[in-house]
Amino acid sequence: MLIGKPTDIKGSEITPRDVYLRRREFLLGAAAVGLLPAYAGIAAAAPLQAVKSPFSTDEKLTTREDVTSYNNYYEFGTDKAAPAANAHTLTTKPWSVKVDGMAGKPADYALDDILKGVTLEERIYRMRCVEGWSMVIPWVGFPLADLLKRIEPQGSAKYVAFETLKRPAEMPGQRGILQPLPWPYVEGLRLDEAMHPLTILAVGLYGETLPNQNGAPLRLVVPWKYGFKSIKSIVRITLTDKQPPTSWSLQNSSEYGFLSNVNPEVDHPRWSQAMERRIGEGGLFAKKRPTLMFNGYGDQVASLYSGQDLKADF
Ligand SMILES: Nc1nc2c(c(=O)[nH]1)N[C@H]1C(S)=C(S)[C@@H](COP(=O)(O)O)O[C@H]1N2
Ligand SMILES: [Mo]
Repeated sequence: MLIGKPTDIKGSEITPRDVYLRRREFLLGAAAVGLLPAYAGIAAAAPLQAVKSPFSTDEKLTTREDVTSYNNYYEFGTDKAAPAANAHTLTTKPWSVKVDGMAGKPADYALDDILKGVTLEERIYRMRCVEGWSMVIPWVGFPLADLLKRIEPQGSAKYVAFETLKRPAEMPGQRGILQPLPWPYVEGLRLDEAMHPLTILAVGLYGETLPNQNGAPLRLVVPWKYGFKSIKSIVRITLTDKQPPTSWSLQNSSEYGFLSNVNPEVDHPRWSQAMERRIGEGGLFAKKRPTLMFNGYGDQVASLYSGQDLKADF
């Protein structure tokens, strides 16, 4: 069955989507009459067709409005509203991804060519931010393993490193005097984590191409790890035999480890990770819900870590 067509959008989402489309028309109009800088990439959300995935949760979706207006994307500012306000300046076409390191087929891959070889799936995943909030997001994407197999990891490759675009001209968060993170934003996975069927590269959400604030045009999604592992707007993928640096552990290695698996038993040094607030559920006084080991994906991923002390390897 095909999903993600406009007819599938539920009544409860029509209003925010209408507002979104009107805003888009306004922006497109503004671009046409020259009110916006020429380089402003106005991301016109395009519908995507995708097949349903057995890996999806049936939990209630976080609204499209919340998914696209409450974001962490520090390249556009540290405020939750900043990415939605600022990310329209990002040009996402053309886009290519440099693949290098221990790969049989290193190259600059055009995103269009990457997408020609894959079947898009809708993956409804729980996402848990290290800050203590969570969402349920209907991603559109494909297994990272599909791309890795095409680029042929060499036997010596043990990790996959990822890099976000660094383009201060279009990313106001990279221009300030005080910057929250070193740029470019970098992340990494062990090769077995990267090859796991739950790990996807997303190109859309809610049946349409990704809004810029959510990491257009291509971002990682790793649902059993804290949100920061799911790196946005990827321009480089490197196969390596050494554990790659990651932005948050570069910023503060005592607070953020390499694995960063969701784990209610290992507190962040400055706060508990035992509970979470589901975005959209009531107001300030809404009951929090318990955070699940591996964000509830333990049946699928716990075996990746058998024999590891997850209090030491956090
Ligand atoms: N390049 C980049 N990727 C990033 C971030 C960022 O600041 N820059 N923030 C991370 C964090 S902390 C979270 S919780 C998720 C949020 O993704 P979403 O806004 O699409 O929900 O993106 C992650 N990926
Ligand atoms: Mo996060």
